[in-house]
Amino acid sequence: FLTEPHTVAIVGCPFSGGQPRPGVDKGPIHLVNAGLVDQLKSLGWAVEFAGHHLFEDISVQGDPPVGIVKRPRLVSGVTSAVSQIIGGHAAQGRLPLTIGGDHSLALGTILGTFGKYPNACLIWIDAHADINTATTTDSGNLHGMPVSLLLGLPGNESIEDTYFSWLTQPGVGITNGEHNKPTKRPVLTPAQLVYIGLRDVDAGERAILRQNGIKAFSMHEVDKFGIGKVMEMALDHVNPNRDLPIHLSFDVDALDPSVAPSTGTPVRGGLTFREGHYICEAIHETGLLVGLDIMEVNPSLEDEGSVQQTVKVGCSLARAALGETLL
Ligand code: Z70
Ligand code: MN
Ligand code: MN
Ligand code: MN
Repeated sequence: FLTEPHTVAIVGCPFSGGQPRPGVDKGPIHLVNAGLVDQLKSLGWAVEFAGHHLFEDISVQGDPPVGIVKRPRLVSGVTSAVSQIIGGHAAQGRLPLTIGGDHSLALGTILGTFGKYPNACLIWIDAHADINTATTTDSGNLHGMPVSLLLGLPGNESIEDTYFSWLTQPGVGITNGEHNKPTKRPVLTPAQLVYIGLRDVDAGERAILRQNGIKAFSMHEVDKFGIGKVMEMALDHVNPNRDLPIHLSFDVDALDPSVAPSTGTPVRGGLTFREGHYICEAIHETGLLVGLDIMEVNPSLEDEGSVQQTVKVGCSLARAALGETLL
């Protein structure tokens, strides 16, 4: 379907507005300072990095919550800007690597890649499902909601029309017969999505996963089948003929806190170092990767040793997905 990109565009997104803890906006700076650009160059990639993205500052005063959903204007503004940047790189045949930053950024990264590759699949690696709606969320944090918005699920009406009307598959003009106005087409369908690593899923999210038939491999399945089999089953579900583009969105809290301690909401019982890297290597092996996110590195939460460890793991996950070979 495409010639594999040979240029990776690193998009640094120092953004924390999708959740309440400061520090996750410093993640991308640490990843770049740890040498990510040169590391990817030494794998043979041409690397484009034009500095970290500067976001328009929107004050809390000018950004009242909608119900309990916090900072909708800020998250909308930042993620729509990110979608333009990622879409631009994809259109130019570059592989966008977005480094975060909180996981609400995926609203922009995924629209960016799916704008160019509408038939792509999304592999979401996370302790959390991030599929709450404005109706089911208990926290009001938008980093726990991006997947429901990308799927266009019911329950987001209160924020969709006001703040996220741009979040629609471009170039597809479906008309609503009744009102004869263009309707939104979701960026993503449930069949294009698979999760690996889940272990902290809210009751409302579990109902959403079940009702929409969304495929998920929790840590239980990773234990039961092993990561090799889980990757095979995950790809069989979203990419049966191994011919569709792949966007990999990797939340480092999918890893066990002993592996990646410096993240906002560590949850015990996560992926080992090797399991996390195996996922990235298996996706590289397909030759189908068109978009990559490394999210939720928060360098301010732990002692300096834990920070360095987590930052190094973030870099090595990116290298694994971009073809670092073991032999
Ligand atoms: C919870 C919520 C979440 C990351 C926490 C948690 C979501 N389900 N995601 N940390 N990375 O607030 O909706
Ligand atoms: Mn997440
Ligand atoms: Mn998470
Ligand atoms: Mn530091």
